[in-house]
Amino acid sequence: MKKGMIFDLDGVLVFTDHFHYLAWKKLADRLNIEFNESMNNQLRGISRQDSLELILKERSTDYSEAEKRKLAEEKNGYYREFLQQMSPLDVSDEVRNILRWLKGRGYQLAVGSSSKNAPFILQRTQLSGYFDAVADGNHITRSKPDPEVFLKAAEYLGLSPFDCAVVEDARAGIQAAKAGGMTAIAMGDAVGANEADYTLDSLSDLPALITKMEHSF
Ligand code: B16
Ligand code: MG
Repeated sequence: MKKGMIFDLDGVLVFTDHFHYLAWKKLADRLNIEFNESMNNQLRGISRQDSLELILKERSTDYSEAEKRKLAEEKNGYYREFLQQMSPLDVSDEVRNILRWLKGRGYQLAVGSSSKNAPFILQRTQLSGYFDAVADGNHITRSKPDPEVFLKAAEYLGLSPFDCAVVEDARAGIQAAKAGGMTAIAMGDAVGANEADYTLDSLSDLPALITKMEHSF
């Protein structure tokens, strides 16, 4: 039986991906660079600085490293304005019930997010108390698909990666979970990622899947 459940944040527990889109779009419009929602979907799980490179593409060489850091900070300023509006109402009762259900069943819970804003989002939504550990963009040097963030989450839980399962909405995150030796559960945009061990139509299907997984170990 798995002992630890590691949750991605943006796109799994909260839906901040639209805020990322609006913030990147504001920056891209100012720079006169094309950016749309389908391009935003490619940035799921990718760090802020790596996302900027993907948005700038060949225009990346127009900017120095210091200028690019400033552009990423500018985007983060726009994004933080949206995050300020978040409240506990941005997390469904269903998500809270599932986290409580897992706890009651003896699982240790962690967040594994590429976002440096994860602590702020967890605090705004009052989700922090549900988790035994949080590994986020502030603790890592390589973002998904590198397994670093999930390996840190397992380490913070005091568990072997092999005893952990990861719930992810990004293909990069599914690849990260597998590279780390964990069971990978895909939902949302990650559905169809052939590296995933299991697929969920929505998070509400997680208890049924866990029950099934428990019987197969
Ligand atoms: P920040 P996750 C990721 O969060 C987002 O999916 C991705 O779009 C974002 O660029 C990344 O965090 C970094 O976020 O700019 O707040 O540090 O899906 O890994 O929870
Ligand atoms: Mg995500």
